[in-house]
Amino acid sequence: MTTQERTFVMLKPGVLQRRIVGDVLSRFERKGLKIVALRILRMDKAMVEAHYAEHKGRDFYDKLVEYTLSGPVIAMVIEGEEAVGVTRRLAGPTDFHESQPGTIRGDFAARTRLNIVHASDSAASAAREIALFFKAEDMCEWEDNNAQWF
Ligand code: 3AN
Repeated sequence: MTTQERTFVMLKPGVLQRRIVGDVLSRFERKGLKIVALRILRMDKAMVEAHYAEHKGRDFYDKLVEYTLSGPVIAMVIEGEEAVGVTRRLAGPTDFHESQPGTIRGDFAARTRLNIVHASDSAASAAREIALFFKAEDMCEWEDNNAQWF
């Protein structure tokens, strides 16, 4: 059985700064996933701490918070069959040296701390993270009825 899911994806500050937003977004689009909400924003410290609460106390935490505050991020909600797992596999493993070519991190990340993209690790995390960045009315439902090439 397949499940339509929504997941949360965030492109970290280096993505805008490196002018690779289009390259990274296209990985999700090429896979046939749907973007149903998208915004550019500067997160404040409270928001970053809420988003990364599970990592508080880890040795990389302070640097992770500092990096996430270093410029605007692109936040989005992505929808599709098994979207949580599919999006994680498109992103690739957390460690930059383990991410295979063809994954987003495999192709664009040269540091684990600066690993380009955040993607929710479960449906429960997705719900929590979506609620941190978006309101229900920010979601834009749409159909594939003008996509004759599908
Ligand atoms: P993922 O983003 O793959 O779900 P998490 O949730 O374990 O991985 O880590 C959150 C973020 O913390 C990562 N995206 C990365 O920026 C940073 N991070 C995780 N592990 C390390 C590490 N060992 N060294 C430096 N930064 C790390």
